[in-house]
Amino acid sequence: MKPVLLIIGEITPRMAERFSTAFTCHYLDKIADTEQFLAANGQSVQAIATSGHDGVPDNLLESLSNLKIISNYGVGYDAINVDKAVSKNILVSHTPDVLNEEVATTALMLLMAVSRELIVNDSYIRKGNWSKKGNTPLSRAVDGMSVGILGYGRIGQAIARKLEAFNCQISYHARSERKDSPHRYYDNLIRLADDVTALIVITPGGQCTHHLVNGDVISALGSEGILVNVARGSVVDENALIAALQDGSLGAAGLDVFAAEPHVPEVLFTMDNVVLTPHIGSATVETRRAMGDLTVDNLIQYFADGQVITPIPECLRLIG
Ligand code: 8YV
Repeated sequence: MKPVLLIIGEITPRMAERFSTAFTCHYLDKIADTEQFLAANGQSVQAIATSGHDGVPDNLLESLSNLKIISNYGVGYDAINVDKAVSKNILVSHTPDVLNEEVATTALMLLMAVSRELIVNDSYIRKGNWSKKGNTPLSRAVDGMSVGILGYGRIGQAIARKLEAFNCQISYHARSERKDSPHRYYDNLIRLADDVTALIVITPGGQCTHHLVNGDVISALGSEGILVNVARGSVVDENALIAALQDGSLGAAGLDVFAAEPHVPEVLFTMDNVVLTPHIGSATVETRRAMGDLTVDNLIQYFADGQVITPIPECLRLIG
């Protein structure tokens, strides 16, 4: 008999096909009455596949008494109550590494779009302004820019490697210094923000990093400064960010993530110095294929031998 899998959130057709071969699948989005579903099937669900956006609602963690594994389609798992999962011996896996380069590219894309005013220049032509009003004002160079990275894990280091190609002066803030890194470490985030032109945020979400980028960090970046966030909306105090963009104490921002996705404060829509993308850090065919395959493979492996390929660190003690 195939194990029973509950799928939460959007997955690719390839994932759906692979899941249907190995599992009996239920899609949470298609269940009209969750209470009724839980009463009828709650005992049989052994696995969940979910995404970094959707996580697992606490009531499901409580009521699925035979749940053994959650496979997260994404590297960030702040939407899953890991303490509760671990206390119930539920294994959680995620998809690290396969998205490093893509998310790093997204960070550079936003930095370049903001600095070179890509969107403003594009709409200038589309509005017919070039022939009527002449050239647009000069923009700012990314080459040689002083860039700080907040979070120096796998993706942070991929961002640093890509910035090296632009001869940027690279520095970073993280919980601890990496002695093998050629880049300058700051143990104080405000001092880092004070010293750089652009700050790229790529630290995990969750309680520990909530509003780490607060009003003080934003004003340290300053009126010529650029903030790029490809991490989680929760890491940046969005109200402080908006206030700083409005009064000019921050120069510009490139934002892929927001506090209450998919809702984005409308005041940002009117700002020319802001570039917005809808959480597309890893959203390419190639990268989502790799992430999707790893999400499925983790589940298949678990039901073959009790192991997973990429457990979250908090769950290492749950596997042999
Ligand atoms: C995805 C992400 O948006 O990996 C993450 O943590 O935020 C993203 O790459 C998401 O998990 C895919 O649904």
